[in-house]
Amino acid sequence: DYSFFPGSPKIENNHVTYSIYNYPVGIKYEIVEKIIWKAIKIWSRVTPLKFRRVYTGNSDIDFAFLRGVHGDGFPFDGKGKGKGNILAHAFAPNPYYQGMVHFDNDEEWSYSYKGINLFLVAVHEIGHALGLRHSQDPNSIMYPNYRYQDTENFRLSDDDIKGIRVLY
Ligand code: TQI
Ligand code: CA
Ligand code: ZN
Ligand code: ZN
Repeated sequence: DYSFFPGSPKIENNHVTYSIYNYPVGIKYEIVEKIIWKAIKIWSRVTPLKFRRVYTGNSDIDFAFLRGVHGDGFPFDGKGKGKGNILAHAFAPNPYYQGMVHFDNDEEWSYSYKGINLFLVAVHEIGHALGLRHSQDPNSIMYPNYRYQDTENFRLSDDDIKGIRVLY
């Protein structure tokens, strides 16, 4: 089942801004913009949250593609498959600093079944950035195991929807 971070932190405003700091190698930036927007829409459809892409100033969530040691105390570990390899991480909502979603830029990001599917990981990490922790429900996108699935017909599980609606 779904779970929250201690104290159930959430983004306190219903208008959420986001920015994209940079883009991964190998995917055109327009496509990255579209993938992130699609991943955001997955959550905005089931909550009252309204998201807006911003290009200047502070944002509630900042997406970035970074490698190795990158200044937040949670270094990435390069490209890899299998258990323990970190693909991305996100920080729980926090009133003191802006939300961050970081993707390991050494991974082979894709918008297909090849490499690591950016859309699926983004949906998972946005779930963290909005306040969801891992779910024990294998159908949940918050289940702690990467598994490729068709992104065109992607749907959140009932568990994800129930969880996010408790917060928002
Ligand atoms: N990165 C972990 C994750 O996002 C980082 C992490 C571990 C974490 N525990 C956390 C982040 C608790 C927030 C709160 O889960 S990961 C998957 C999945 C990862 C894993 O690289 O292991 C996805 C990133 F679910 F497939 F295992 C994205 Cl989709
Ligand atoms: Ca990695
Ligand atoms: Zn980071
Ligand atoms: Zn996770």
